[in-house]
Amino acid sequence: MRNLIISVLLLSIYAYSPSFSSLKNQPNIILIMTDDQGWGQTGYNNHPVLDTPNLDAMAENGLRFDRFYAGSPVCSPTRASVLTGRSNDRTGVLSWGYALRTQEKTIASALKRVGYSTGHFGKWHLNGLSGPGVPIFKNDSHNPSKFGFDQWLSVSNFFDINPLMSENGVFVDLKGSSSEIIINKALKFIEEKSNQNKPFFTVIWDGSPHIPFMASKSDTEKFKSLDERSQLHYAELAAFDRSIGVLRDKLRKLNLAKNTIIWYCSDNGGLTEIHPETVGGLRGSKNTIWEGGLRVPGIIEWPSVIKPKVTKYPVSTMDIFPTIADIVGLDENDFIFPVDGVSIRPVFENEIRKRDKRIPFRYKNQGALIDNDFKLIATSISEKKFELYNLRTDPGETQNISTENPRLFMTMIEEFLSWNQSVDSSFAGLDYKEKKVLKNPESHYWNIDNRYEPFFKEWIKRPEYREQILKISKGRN
Ligand SMILES: [Ca+2]
Repeated sequence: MRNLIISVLLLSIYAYSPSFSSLKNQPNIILIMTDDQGWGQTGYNNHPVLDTPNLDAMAENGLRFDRFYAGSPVCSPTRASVLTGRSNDRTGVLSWGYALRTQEKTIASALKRVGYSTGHFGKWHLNGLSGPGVPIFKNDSHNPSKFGFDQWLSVSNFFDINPLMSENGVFVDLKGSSSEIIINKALKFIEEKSNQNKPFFTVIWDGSPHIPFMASKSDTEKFKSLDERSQLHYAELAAFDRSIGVLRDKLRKLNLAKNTIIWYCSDNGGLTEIHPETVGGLRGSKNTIWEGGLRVPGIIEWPSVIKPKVTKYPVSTMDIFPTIADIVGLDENDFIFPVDGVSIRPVFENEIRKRDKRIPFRYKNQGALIDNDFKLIATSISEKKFELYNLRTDPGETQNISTENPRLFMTMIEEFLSWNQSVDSSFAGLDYKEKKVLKNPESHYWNIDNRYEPFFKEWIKRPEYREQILKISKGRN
């Protein structure tokens, strides 16, 4: 009798809990991001020298975005937008090397709350440190654990061949290609969770093809006709592409491929010093709010739901958290508002021509607002200098059409300025329950960080750290 009462009670709790019914759908989720891969740098976008057979296969089997936007034209801010669904300045991440505020709520914490195992593998860059990637301390106030990740193998910033990383706070000296190392580690995590019948949320933030450009001889040889830097840069992308193949194969072998979402993109636009060019003919590059700085490759593969197609629907990294929340059935309390992204789940099933919610950007004193074909650019927010472009007829952003479209121009300026004001309020901490910003580390290089000093004697032998350590000893002399 007692058992019956308990079951009836449980049944009624579940029956009236809105989150329970929606929580039945728990696909596995993998987010993959490259570092500085430009929009033009994929095989499927007809790159003249780079082949990406594995990304191409993923694109053929999934939803390929022709217009996928990084939340910002540089690294840490885009990462903040992925984890929060918000534009970077709201979260305190004004530029690279800034710390994500611990008052922000993340996708990892939300998924952990509903039973996902969460793991981060690779570049973190949200703990306030600049300089080549160093292993992150267990007691770092802004390490991945503090933002909802159960397990991690991470570094503070970019990393390359034979990296020194941190596994949940324990430093580990690893050998081999960085892409291969983190994919293998992520796959170990995935296999373990699948054996335990637990859904997993796996974030793989690769260090390729960011500087320093280091790659294996066999990968470099494919690009012999290029200058030395470009050879190595493209070789890094070849190694990354191979790791995508390893990941997809293994998911199939584990019988997980069908109900696993793999969402891949780059963290910002391509680099200028690489040849052939990296942005597929767009204007600008990394660090600019032109298309070349913001528009990046993007694909979602989810075989049990998504039928293969290419879409021109504009999407940004700010949409990732709201979309996953929609699929899994998270609730409003999992977010800090305002959220700038929107769920793009309807695009999985239908061809939707028009996006209702505009995509906003703010980076330093510049900004942009994308409304389907149109893009407003703020070349200086403080001086209220704006331009207007039609991306459909003029993808290279060559003709400012503001004079021909005065009404649209004014409407978009007004909307941008009011959004900009709301970003100022967020930056001041008004979105948090404390109504102010709590303490976060200032952005700084690790070579002036006392915690890392005891390692300098050993680390000066490492090619990736040597220059950074020499800089500080020169400063002291
Ligand atoms: Ca980057």
